[in-house]
Amino acid sequence: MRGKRSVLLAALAAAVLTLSVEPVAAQSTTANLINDLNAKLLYVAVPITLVTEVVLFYTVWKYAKSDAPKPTKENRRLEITWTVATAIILLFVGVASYTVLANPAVTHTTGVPDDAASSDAVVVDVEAYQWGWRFDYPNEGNFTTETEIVVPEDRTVYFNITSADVLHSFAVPELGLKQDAVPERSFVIQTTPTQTGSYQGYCTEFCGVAHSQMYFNVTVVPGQEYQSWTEEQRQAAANESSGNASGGNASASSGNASGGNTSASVPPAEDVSALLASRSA
Ligand SMILES: [Cu+2]
Repeated sequence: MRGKRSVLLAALAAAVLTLSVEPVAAQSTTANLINDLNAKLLYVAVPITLVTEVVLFYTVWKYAKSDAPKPTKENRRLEITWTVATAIILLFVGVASYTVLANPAVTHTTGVPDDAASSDAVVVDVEAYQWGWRFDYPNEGNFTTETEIVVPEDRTVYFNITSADVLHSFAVPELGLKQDAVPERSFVIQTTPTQTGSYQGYCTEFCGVAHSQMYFNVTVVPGQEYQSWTEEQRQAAANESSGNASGGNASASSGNASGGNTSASVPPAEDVSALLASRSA
């Protein structure tokens, strides 16, 4: 009787403990789905772990000095109960995981949907190379960024990811994003950022000597700010291609305004390439 009560108490304590670990507000729909699934699985796993451990330690403590141990008798009702309970738990884990894994904000596809341009969605073409990134905005005009992605809050964003040379991986943990960049193939992931801010991104597939320099920044801004940023980038690109002196100034100031400073601490990948070339020569 006392054993039963302590098991119940432990289960209750476990339930309280797991309920107190609410996940923090997510920064994107993708991170939200993943954090929620993680919490759900934790609600199941923590009580099971605690109940198992309590029963184990209680049994060891109670029967350790038993002089004439008796073998356990068959208990059909108990066996059916734990078989059914396990099946229910596995079914819950399977359904909960599948609904998240199959969600468009978590899984990848092989192409940007045709209506992306006409809808409110933003498309960013991501190309990884040894060792850096090129980010193109095909629907926003002719400009490319190298260390910074700017996206609007509360709008669907498609990242169309590929690689120019070897395997890389595009990862922004705080937004719940991770996708391999594979040469000659494109994988599309999508998310909707829900909180403005600056999020660190990097390559998570070891791709050579300057792999650790493949940093970039994802900045989520309100819609209006996004419009003026794309306008600035278009202007800067146009000025640069026409090659006049004022163009240089414009692109320099836009670089500072859009957070170029944060990535300035990371030496550019070209420096490393040059260094390697000079060494091998
Ligand atoms: Cu890489």
